[in-house]
Amino acid sequence: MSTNMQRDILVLNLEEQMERSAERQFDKTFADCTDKEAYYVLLDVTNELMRVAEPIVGEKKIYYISMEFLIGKLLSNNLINLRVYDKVNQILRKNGKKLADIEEYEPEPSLGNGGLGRLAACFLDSIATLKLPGEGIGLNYHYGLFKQVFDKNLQNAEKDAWQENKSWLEKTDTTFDVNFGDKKVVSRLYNLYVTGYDSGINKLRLFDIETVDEKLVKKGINFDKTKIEKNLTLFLYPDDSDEAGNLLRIYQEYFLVSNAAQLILHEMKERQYDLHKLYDHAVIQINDTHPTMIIPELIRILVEEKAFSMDDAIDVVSKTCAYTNHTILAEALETWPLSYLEKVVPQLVPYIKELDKRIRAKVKNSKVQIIDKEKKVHMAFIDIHYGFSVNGVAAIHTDILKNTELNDFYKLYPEKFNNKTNGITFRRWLLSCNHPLADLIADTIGDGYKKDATRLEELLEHENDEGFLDRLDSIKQEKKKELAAYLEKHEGVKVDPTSIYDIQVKRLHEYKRQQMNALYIIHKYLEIKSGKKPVRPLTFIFGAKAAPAYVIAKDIIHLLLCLQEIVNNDPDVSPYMKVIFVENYNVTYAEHLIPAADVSEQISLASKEASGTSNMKFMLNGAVTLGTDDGANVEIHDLVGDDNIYIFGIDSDTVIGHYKKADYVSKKYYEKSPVIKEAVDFIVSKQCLKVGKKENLTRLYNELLNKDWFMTLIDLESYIEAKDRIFADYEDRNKWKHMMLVNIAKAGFFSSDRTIMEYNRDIWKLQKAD
Ligand code: GL7
Repeated sequence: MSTNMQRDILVLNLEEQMERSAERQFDKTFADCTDKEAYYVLLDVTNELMRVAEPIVGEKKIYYISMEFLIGKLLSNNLINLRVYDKVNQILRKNGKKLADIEEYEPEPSLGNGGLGRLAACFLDSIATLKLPGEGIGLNYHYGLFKQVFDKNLQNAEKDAWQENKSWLEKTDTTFDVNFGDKKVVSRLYNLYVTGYDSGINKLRLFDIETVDEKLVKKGINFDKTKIEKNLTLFLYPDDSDEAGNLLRIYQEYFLVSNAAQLILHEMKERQYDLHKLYDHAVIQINDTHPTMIIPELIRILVEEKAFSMDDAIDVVSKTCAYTNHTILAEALETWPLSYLEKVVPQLVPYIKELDKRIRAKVKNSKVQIIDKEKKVHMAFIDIHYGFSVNGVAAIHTDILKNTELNDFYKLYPEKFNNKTNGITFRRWLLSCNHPLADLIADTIGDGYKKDATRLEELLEHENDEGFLDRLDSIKQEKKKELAAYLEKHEGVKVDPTSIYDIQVKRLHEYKRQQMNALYIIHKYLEIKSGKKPVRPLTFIFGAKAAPAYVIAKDIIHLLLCLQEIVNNDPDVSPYMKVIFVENYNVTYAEHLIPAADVSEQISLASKEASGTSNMKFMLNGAVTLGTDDGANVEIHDLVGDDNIYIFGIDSDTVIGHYKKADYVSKKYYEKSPVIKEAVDFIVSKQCLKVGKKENLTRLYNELLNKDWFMTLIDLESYIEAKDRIFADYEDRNKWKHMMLVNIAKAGFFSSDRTIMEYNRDIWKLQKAD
C-alpha cells in the first residue's frame, strides 16, 4: 500500500485510533482519559501518522549541523503540518477536551539558547515544507538549557528534565564509535520526525551516549565537568568560564561532528555514491562556528580511510561545506587554544596545521591566519578559507561582515560572501499560536498565504475597511485577555487587558539593552510619583535568561525584579503601570506573549544584533516595533516605512566610529542630563536597596557610569522620547489599527520559506522532491 493511502486510512479512522491507543495505554476510553493521558494518546497517533508519511528524498541533501535546535513543543505544530488539526479538535470537543489544556502536559525540549537555535528549528520546518531533502544533525541533551527560577529577586538555574519515556524521539539501532584523544565513547542515534506543511517528512538526527549519568548533577546545575563519559550530553553549553567547561564544550563539538561525518559517509556508501563527488550529493551548512571541526574531520577520514590525497580531500570538502555567521560579538567567534585541541582531538591537529600552512603559503596578512601567534585556532577562519559560502543573517549584518569585521576575508574571497536574511516559520508563529488571526486573514484573502506568505500584502487592499480593522483590533484584545489569564495563573500577577502591552523577550545581554528599558521604567515610575499619570495604564513585560556565568546580565535581571516589586506594590503607581518579568521564558511562553503584544521592543545597540527574529514574530502578530536601526529591524523599517515603526538612537556607523576612536564616555551623558542622572541614581537609591542586594545593584550602577560598553546612556533620551510617542499614538486608534495592518501585511518577506528558498537558490542547489 502506498504511504499516502496508509495515511489517508489513518486519518479517516483517527477517532478509532485514539480510542485504541487510550485502551492500550491506559485501559480507558478516550473520554475518560485525563488531559495528561490524552496527551500521550495524541502523541501516539501523531507519531503513527508521521511514520507512514512520505519521506522526502532526492539526489542531493542538505545536512544542517547545529549544536542547537530549539524546536519547542511539537504536538500542535505537527497536527497543523499533517493537516489534521481541525479534525483532532473536533474529536476533542466531542470528548469534552481542549487541545490547549492537553498541550500543557507536553514538555518543551530545551535544546537551544535563543535565536540561533530557534532559527535552526524554523529552517527544518521550511526545508520540509518546500519538499527539499534535508536533515538536522544535533545533540540530545538530557537537561538542555537550564530552567530559570527566581528567588529573592535573583535568577537561579536548575536542571530542566524534559525527557520522558514516551516522546517524539525514536531510538534507532545506529551507533558509532567516537574517538577522543584520551577516551572512546559509543554514540546512539535518535530520530525526530520533522513535518513540513502539507508536504512530507524529514528527520532531525540527535546523538547521545548511553553512559550519561544524570545523578552527576548536584545542586542547581553543578556537576563534575571532567567525567566526559558521564556528562557529555547532560547540558547545552555548560559553563564556559573555566578550562574544564571549555574542554567539555570541545568534546561536545567533536562528538557532534564525528557522528555527523560518519552518518553522512554511511549514507553515501549505502547509495553507492562516488565520494569524489560528495558535493553533488551532500551540502553541509555549518551553523555558526560550533560545528567547524566537521571540515578537518571529513578531510581526515577521506585521507586516512578512503585513500584520498590531501589535495583531493581538501577540494571535495571545501566544495561541500558552507558557513553561516550569526554574530559579530567577539566572544561568540570561537577561538580554541591549540593545546585544548591537542588534548581532546589530537587526530585533527595535524590537519588543522596543514590547513593553516596552506593559507600561510598563499597569504601574508597575519589577520587571516587560522592559528595565531598565541597558538589559538580561529574556528571561523577555517570555515571561511575552506568552505564555499559565507553568509550573514540580515542585510546590515552581512554588510558589517564584508566591510568591517571580516573585511580582510571579503577582499580575498568576495564571491563567497552572501546575505540570507533570517525568517520564521508562519506555521508556528501565526497558524499555531494565533488561530483567530490566521482565520481572519484566510477569510479575508484566502488560504493561499499559508504557502506563499508574500500574499499577505493583499491585506493592504483592506486598509480602509473599518470592519476588517475592528476585527483585527478585537483579536488583539482577545489575545491580551488570554495572556492576562495566563500571567495570573503562572506568575500570580494581575494585569489590565486594556493597558498597553510593551514586551521585550530575548536572551539577557547588555547589547540587547534590557537595562535601557529598566531605566525608562524608573523614569516613568518617578514621573507618576510626581503626579504625571499616563493616559492609559502601561504593562511592561520581560522574559529573558542570563547565562549563569554572566554576572552583569544577572544584575540586570535583579534590577528588573526589584522594579517589579517596587512598582507593583506601590498603590500610587500600580494602577497606572505594572512590571512583569516572567519566569523561565521559553518557546511556549513566547507563543503566549507574542500574539498579545502591542509594542515590540527591539532596542539593541545598532550594529550588535545580527538579525533578531522575535522582531519578525511580533510584527506578524500585529505589534508595532520600537527599535534601533539594527539587524532585521532595518529591513522591517524599509518594508513598513517611517510611518509604521518607531526608530530611535544612534546608527551603526556612529557606533562603530565610537568603538574605533574609543571615545565613548557614558558619564558625560549622565552629568549632562538630569533625567538620565535621576534614573541611574535610582538603581542605588534607598528604595531599591530595600528590596535588592547592594552588591548587585552597585555593580550595575558602576558598570553603567564607568563603562557602559553597549552605550545605553547615549541613546536613553531618544528612547524615552520615542517610547512616549508610541504610547501617545496608541490612543489614535485608527492610526494604530492601520499600523497593525501594515506590519502584518509586510511580514511575508520574513517567512523562513523565503529564506530557505534563497539558501537553496544560492548555496544548496537541491532539487525539490516531487
Ligand atoms: C544569534 C544572533 O544574536 C541573532 O541576532 C540572530 O537572529 C540569531 C539567528 O541568526 O543568531 N547569534 C547567536 O549567537 N545567538 C543568536 O540568537 C544566540
